[in-house]
Amino acid sequence: MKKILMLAAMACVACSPKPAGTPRDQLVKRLCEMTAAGQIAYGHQDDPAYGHAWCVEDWENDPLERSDIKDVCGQYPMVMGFDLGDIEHGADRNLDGVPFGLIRKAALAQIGRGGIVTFSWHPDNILTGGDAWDVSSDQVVKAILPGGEKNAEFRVWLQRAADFIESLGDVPVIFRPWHENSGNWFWWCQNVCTVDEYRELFRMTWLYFVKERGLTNLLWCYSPNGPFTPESYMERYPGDEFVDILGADFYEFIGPDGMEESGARFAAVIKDMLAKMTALGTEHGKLIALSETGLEGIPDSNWWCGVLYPAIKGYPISYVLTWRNAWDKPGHFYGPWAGYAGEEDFKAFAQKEDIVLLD
Ligand code: BMA
Repeated sequence: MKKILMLAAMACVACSPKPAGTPRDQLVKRLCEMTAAGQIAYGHQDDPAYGHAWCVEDWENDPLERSDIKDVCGQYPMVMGFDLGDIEHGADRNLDGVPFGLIRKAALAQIGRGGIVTFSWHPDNILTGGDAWDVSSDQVVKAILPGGEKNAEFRVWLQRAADFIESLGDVPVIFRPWHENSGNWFWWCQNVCTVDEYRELFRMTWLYFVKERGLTNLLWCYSPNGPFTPESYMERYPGDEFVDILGADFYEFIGPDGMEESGARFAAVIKDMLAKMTALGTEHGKLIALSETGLEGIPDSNWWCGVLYPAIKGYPISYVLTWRNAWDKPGHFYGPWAGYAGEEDFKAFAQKEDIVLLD
């Protein structure tokens, strides 16, 4: 299903792309062109691995062609997100039980059909032995930086993550490490590391992947969580050299004032965030993206066209990604699935002329 874009070309916020050379340059160029055409790609986390009521069991023999999104609207999401959590231990499966072999196969299939792939990473806490959400120590980032007691051990974790990305071959992927740093729930968040420590963590990761390992296929996404001021967004920014995409994460939660008010409040925050990111993207010559969003369980059956679409419409974001549809937790879904009450609303969203999915 092809859509004819009737939109007037919008100014591209990203750098004027250099002649496409590396896989990274090619994807930057493509995203710039999509943005200039007013297109917003729709993305979904873990899309081909499992859905609301199914899970791939034998990934080696499974074509990995099922998708809750495709079940609803006949198209794949243009962007598929996967998480590398537990790759640092050399595990076979990630923190949500998805085999890394499946992730590799599904990522390559998605890129092969013309789609885009993004990786987040929720590594464990190397100092305490807890998970990514363990904020019991404010010494973790310090410990893993050069000179720290855990630096050598952490370099092995970086090596395992880079090995996996390298195993994909010469295909471009968006890498989004150390996300939601302006929150207080991960061991790399602002409450447990200093500005300098965070910046060094990001730069150390970039230097390892890009300079030491020579990986030329990564687009680096910096993604604090909203809401923010331009100053708070940039406070921990590692620098233009280390970032390709200015991202941001923000979710809707339904408060005591009910669904309608919460939706309006969420949309107002998203618009405010995207307006600020548009200006920052222009200033720094970067693409921008709504790198994670959603409303858990989507109780509002008009959420896609009534809340999300009006909030993002007209902003030059490359993509918007909604989080996963857990197969083993019936209420934990952020995308549509066949039988869910907002199916028609999602179909209408997917058919908007500026929203792009994949055949
Ligand atoms: C969170 C939830 C968790 C999951 C984590 C990493 O938002 O979906 O269940 O383990 O992301 O994917």
